[in-house]
Amino acid sequence: MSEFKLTTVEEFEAATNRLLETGAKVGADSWQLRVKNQTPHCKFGESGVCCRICSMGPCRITPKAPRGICGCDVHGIVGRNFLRFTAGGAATHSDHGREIAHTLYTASADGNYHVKDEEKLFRLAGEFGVETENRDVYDIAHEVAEKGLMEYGKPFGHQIFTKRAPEYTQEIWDREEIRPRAIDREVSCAMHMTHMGCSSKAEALIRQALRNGLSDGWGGSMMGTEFSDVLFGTPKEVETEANLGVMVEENVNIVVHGHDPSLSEMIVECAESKEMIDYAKSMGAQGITISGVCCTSNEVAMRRGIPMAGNFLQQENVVLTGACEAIVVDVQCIFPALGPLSKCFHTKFITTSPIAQMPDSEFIRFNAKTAGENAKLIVKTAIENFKNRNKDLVYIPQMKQKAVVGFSVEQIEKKLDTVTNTHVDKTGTMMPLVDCVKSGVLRGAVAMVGCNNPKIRPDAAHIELMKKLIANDIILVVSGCSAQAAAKAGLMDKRAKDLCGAGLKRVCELVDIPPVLHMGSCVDISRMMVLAARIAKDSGWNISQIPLVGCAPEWMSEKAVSIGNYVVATGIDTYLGVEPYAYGSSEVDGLLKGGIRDWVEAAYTVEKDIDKLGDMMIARIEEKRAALGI
Ligand code: XCC
Ligand code: SF4
Repeated sequence: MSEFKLTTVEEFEAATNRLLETGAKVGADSWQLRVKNQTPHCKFGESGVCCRICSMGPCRITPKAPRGICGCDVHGIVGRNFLRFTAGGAATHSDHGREIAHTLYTASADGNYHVKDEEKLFRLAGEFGVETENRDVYDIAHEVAEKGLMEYGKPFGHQIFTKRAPEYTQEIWDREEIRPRAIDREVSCAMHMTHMGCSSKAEALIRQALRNGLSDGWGGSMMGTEFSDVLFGTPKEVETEANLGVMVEENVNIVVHGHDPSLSEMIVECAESKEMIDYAKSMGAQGITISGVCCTSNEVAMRRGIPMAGNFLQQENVVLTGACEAIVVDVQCIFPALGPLSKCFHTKFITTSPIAQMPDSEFIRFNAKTAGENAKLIVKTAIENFKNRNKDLVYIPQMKQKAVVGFSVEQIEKKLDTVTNTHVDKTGTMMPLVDCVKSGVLRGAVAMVGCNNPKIRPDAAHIELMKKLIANDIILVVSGCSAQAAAKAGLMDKRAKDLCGAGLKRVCELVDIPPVLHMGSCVDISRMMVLAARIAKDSGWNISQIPLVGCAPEWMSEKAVSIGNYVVATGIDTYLGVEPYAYGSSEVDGLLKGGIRDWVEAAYTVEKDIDKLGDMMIARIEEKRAALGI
């Protein structure tokens, strides 16, 4: 085996620069150029003090104009903006969950979608109170799906999944009146509260922001994760590769991008069929390579070992290779820029969802009932496009790393079961992990998640923080574009254990894991919530006592704020490298960075100096250890 070495951010950047040269040749635009046109950003927008919620405005708050026309002060305006931002994210994740529930509802023994994980289906049936005895699996699946769909609009009661949290956490949610009700209701309520002439009290707005976030994390996102597992299998340890070098010049390259595995799973299945591979060969290619971008990539990597071409700010790069026959997208995080960019090359930009329609794309509507045919048409379109490649433009940076992914809570549990531990004689417990933390072999854990953002040197914050944390015996659980940054660098190669402190290195060797565990896509941050709940129950600690913090160093989306809110509201301190649009109000800023600690025992910290951000997380973990007396 060749010597193991991480790929550096400098190497990423050199590859990108080389691709941008190709772009310049064909007159392509790029985010790097657009950032220049958009900076400096508007300060009113950035600090959250601009209100355009009614048409008497827009109103913006300055020292000379401290109130909007309706009399709303800066705290009301910033608070409303923050809540609407959250509602956007919660709606997005939850609607993704809803789509998966509908897919589950269409599953049948002879249809496009099947139940792959019966065990999980039965567990969910138990939680949802669905009868299982002497019933057909698909009858159960349909009733579970329907129950799940009801969680979106049920008139009474709270989210069923909140019962998975420790009692203590549930008591906090009830006491603070933030236990989420129907998912759609929390989004609607947020929109209602922020309408002209409703709430302008920062405290009320932030409270709803937490509840709306919780309806995502312990509602819609959790549903997305669980139902995806039922349909496509609960992720297990699997090997894959990451970075642009996974694209193969001799093959038809299809890149899947977006979030919903209902599409990508079908595409992969179709592209792996002999019929399609033969067809590709008849068109002069040697085969078909599917690779992914963003969360859809995480989904198929975790379940099928499909390689990851890159993360959010690398999406234009896959087209710039000149070797991408089709980039197939569903929903979320898709640059509209892919339309005009693909026109500079032979690439087909294929949109598939009525929810994400874009100019300059080819729209092949994807539907659960006709999924097989839709996937075939898409794969064929890509294959037939192979001959249109301009060979002079092809350049794939030969850069990739091996990665071991697929660490669902179930997989982590199985890994821990393999560790002989004198204190633990039963399986299915988090105690081996807790014991490592208690003894100090592991100092704690960081859940690192989220996007790239041009405000931060892309991937640098994720990777530098991870390196620093593992060197300090802090294990990482990661998801989303953070996970892909780690994989591209090589931090999900088991050999990365050599970059760890002595304690974490021993744990990696014993349990046979890399120091950075890939837990999935962004809806899968719900897995991290379940993991935290399990650790709390097994250890007897409250979630807020666990030496665990959350971190999104390069976040950009509304979804990330919704996530941040549910992570904090679950009792986990969260560290950000990008400031939310909230600093214009001392009250809102004060609540988010401190005041809410009185409600939920956790709060946000924002620090743009990434090295400092790392130090602060380590200090917080040590503080939590000291408080536990370990
Ligand atoms: Fe999107 Fe989920 Fe962010 Fe990546 S991490 S840029 S939200 S793909 Ni969720
Ligand atoms: Fe201005 Fe009030 Fe209307 Fe907002 S709601 S735009 S602050 S008048």
